[in-house]
Amino acid sequence: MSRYNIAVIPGDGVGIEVIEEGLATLEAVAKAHGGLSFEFTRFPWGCRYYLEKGKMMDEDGLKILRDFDAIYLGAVGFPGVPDHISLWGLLLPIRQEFEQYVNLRPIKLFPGVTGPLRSGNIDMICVRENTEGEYAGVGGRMFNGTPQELALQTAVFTRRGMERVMRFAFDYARKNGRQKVTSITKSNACNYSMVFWDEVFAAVSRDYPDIRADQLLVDAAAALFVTRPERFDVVVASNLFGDILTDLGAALQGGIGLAPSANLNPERKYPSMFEPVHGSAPDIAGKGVANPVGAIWSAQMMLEHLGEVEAAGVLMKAIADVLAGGEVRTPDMGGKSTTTQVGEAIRQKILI
Ligand code: GGG
Repeated sequence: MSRYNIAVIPGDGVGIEVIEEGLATLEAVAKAHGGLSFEFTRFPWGCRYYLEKGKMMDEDGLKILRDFDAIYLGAVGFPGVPDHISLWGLLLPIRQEFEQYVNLRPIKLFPGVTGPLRSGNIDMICVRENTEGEYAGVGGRMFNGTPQELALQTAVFTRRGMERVMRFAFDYARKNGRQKVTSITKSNACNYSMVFWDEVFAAVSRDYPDIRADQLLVDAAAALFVTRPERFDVVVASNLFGDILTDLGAALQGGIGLAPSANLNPERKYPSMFEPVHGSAPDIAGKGVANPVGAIWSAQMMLEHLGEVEAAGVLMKAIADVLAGGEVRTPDMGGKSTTTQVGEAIRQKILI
């Protein structure tokens, strides 16, 4: 019997609604598969917590999270709390503290889902660097309120940080029968950091002669995501470029509500964190219409990471079947179903 202790941080807005569907779905998977069970511990951290207590999470929050097998997070951010406070008070410290240096984001257009493009062949996996780069949190502001006022936001690229995420991308390609890794930079303009990235990518790629190493500038990559998405297989990019391109990718796969992510500590020294790509969506929060597929697919990635490959396969098939059926979908996908109806439809597929 495998029992997993999962820290659950529903967070804000629609995060609360979609995480409930993810948890109910994990319970359904456990019920369908003898030998698997979960203990969920919920934490009330997020923007409401901040407005009450002046902090996004408890001071010893990172210490508490360390002992869990995985973290399942909904969304952070809500009106009344500046977004940089909510990200730096909860999400980004977890990624950094637990060396979740890979943010794995699959982009796949499922049969039955209509994306905005004519191309039906979209199946790529983005490996976003997740602990440094443009999100290192290094910088400062000076001369506030004066005509000389300035801000510095320093991107940090270390050889170790780049090498490990690039190796993950190539290893992932090898293990999953993928042919090509595309590295995304802006090394014509960012003449220190991104030239360094290119050098490290060239060195790492030499250790993987069986995988094609490919390079693009981020502006060209954005255009090609739209005009020729089928040319992408595995993509590796810095924190900021990876974030932006995967939101574009989410749109191509039928909407951001569908998009999952895994913040991985590949060495498994620390817990990894699983969260839908979307944010808290205050405009639809509390209406029961948020798309739960991104959160449920993120739970599927959690199962895979925990080594529950068979259960993960069953859940992936249930998600694909509901999407292919085309009947049960939330309004963002042109349907009339509620969040719970979509979750329930996926659970029905697991339990039959
Ligand atoms: N699902 C988590 C969430 O609320 N994401 C919103 C966001 O802005 N994330 C930034 C990031 O992924 O770096």
